[in-house]
Amino acid sequence: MAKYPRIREQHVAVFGESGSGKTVLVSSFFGPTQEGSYSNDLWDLVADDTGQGNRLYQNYLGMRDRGKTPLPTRFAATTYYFSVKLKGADNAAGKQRPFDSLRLAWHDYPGEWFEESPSSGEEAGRRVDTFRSLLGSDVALLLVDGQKLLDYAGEEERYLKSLLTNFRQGVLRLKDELLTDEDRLTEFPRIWIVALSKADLFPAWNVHSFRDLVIEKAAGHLDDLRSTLQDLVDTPEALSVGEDFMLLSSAKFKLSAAGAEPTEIDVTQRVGLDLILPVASMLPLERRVQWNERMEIPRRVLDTLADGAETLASVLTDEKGFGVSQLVSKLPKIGPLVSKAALPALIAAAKLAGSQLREMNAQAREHKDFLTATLTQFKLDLEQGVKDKLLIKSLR
Ligand SMILES: Nc1nc2c(ncn2[C@@H]2O[C@H](COP(=O)(O)OP(=O)(O)OP(=O)(O)O)[C@@H](O)[C@H]2O)c(=O)[nH]1
Ligand SMILES: [Mg+2]
Repeated sequence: MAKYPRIREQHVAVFGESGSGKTVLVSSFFGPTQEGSYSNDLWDLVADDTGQGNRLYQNYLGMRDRGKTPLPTRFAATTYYFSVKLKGADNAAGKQRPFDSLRLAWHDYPGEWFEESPSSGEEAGRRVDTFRSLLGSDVALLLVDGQKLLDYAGEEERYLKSLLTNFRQGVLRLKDELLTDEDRLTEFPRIWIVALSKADLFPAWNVHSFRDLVIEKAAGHLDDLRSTLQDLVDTPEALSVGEDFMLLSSAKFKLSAAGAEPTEIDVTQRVGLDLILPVASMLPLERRVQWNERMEIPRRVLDTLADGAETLASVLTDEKGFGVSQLVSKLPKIGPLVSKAALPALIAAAKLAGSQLREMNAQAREHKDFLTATLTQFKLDLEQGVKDKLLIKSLR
């Protein structure tokens, strides 16, 4: 019946060294949505693989009820698949919508793979394959371990340098293999967000404090990483590395007097996790429009960057929408530099903001148009994240 695919897929790649909090992060992202008391009026989150979902929930319950953290998963590269299942598939708005599910593929990339050389040719091959599998991500999160920052207090540059350098060298080691078939990669994560994990260890910080520290102590190494990544990709100007920052905390860990094991893990105090879906789904769309206003981006790149962005945009600017077309016609006119490849709908959708966005969200909720409500909610969440100083979005 539906003319369109009914699932939209979005990938996000999470890079972090061993112990930086990757497993806890994904457990804490998923776990709360499975609790009996959880309610979300717009969508349900399900794990596509039941066993995988149960393991994540088990990790979460261990933290919530027994103050126990999951076992280390060193060296394991895992992809978790989640689906955001929109409510209201059977109502009028639901039947017309282009998709019912937003799938999130969460690629967990083990940091050891950057720290240590592969032990064999087979191992090296596996690393390349794994890296390839996450190239479809628009967004990559590069985790800075908050605990390590504390351990290196006063000389954070030592930790940051080693983190960024290991990572860059890891990429360099993969480079030749990655580029066997093409000169440069067209499909590649274009937004590299530097994220502080364990942000609960810095109660006085906001995202600006974190950004300032990274820039002050490691701007040069961030530049080196950026140029290494630029060398890999087609249209290297369309790449944000270290321009976006966010704070993440999977729970509030309260240390015992001895300071070794946490005595209590308050999983209700989480930071930034609710921004992950909005960041994965809406940030690429916004960025694509930003870039397109500034430069000419070849079609082949646009097609891989926020692919399906047109579908999202059409939802947000649908002529059939309830009063939405009037809203869109009120949006700022677009500058002369815009390439033809950028659809007006895409631009309008990306630029929705403030009261217009809130109005659209309220209307969509009222009309039980859960898709429009969800996407506008994600954009509102991004706005709120910036206001709350949990997120810095690149303005370039
Ligand atoms: N304070 C604080 N500590 C955290 C947080 N998340 C994780 N930790 C601590 O960091 C430890 C390691 O977290 P993991 O999620 O297992 O780390 P990982 O990145 O998966 O590590 P590997 O599996 O070895 O690659 C946990 O056991 C916690 O003690 C957080 O949000 N806040
Ligand atoms: Mg792990």
